[in-house]
Amino acid sequence: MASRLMLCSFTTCPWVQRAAIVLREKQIPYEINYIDPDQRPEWFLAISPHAKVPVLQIDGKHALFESNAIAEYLDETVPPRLHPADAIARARNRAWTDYVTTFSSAVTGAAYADSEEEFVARIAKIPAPFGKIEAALAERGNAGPYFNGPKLSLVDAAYAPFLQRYTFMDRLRPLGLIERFPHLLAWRDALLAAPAVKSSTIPEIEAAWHQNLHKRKRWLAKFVAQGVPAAATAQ
Ligand SMILES: N[C@@H](CCC(=O)N[C@@H](CS)C(=O)NCC(=O)O)C(=O)O
Repeated sequence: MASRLMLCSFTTCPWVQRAAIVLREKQIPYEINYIDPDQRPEWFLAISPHAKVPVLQIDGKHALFESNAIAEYLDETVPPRLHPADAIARARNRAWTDYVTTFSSAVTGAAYADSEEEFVARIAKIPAPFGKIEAALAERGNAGPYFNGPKLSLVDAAYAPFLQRYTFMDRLRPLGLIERFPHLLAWRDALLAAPAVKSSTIPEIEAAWHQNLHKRKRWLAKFVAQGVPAAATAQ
């Protein structure tokens, strides 16, 4: 692909990060355009039907939205394929990729709780999706470290941002949850160490995520140490 790619983003958006992981893993050159979530420009609203990021602009002529559609487009157009070659394996990968919306809601919902009671209630909902992924990893028929074995896949790109957000939350308020799911724990560790994941965000992503908690006045913000470096606006 020799197209000029521009990824429209908010600095801490996990859905943008998913697209960025695919771009990084495939070593596709791209530019990133951070827009202000509180003042989304007209040109952006014209190309983003839900006013959300990510949007991938291609040669200034086409605009793709929805992180899954963007990831699939990149996988179809730029080698190497991150999806498995086998159609059954690919369908199973897509099924688990679909599940990321449920998984991400559990994690994000807890992080953005407005009170301790809400936080406790939402944390209690996390083991169910964690257990489903644990079972999928246990039954995947390979030794990892990624979902399909040694090669990073679109499933990995989808879950990594939310496992990273879970880890940020766990560091603020140790939950002792992921340790009960050994396959998920090992997968999380492998994903957070993957070069494509590490380079998929601004370097100060954790501090920026902390700032979001403050900006949104979430209950977890009270556990953020003061003096967090100024980094970013909200996702
Ligand atoms: N299903 C979308 C979700 C994207 C999404 O929710 N992006 C957030 C930022 S992380 C957003 O743009 N939110 C703005 C809003 O909801 O108004 C995708 O996968 O791309």
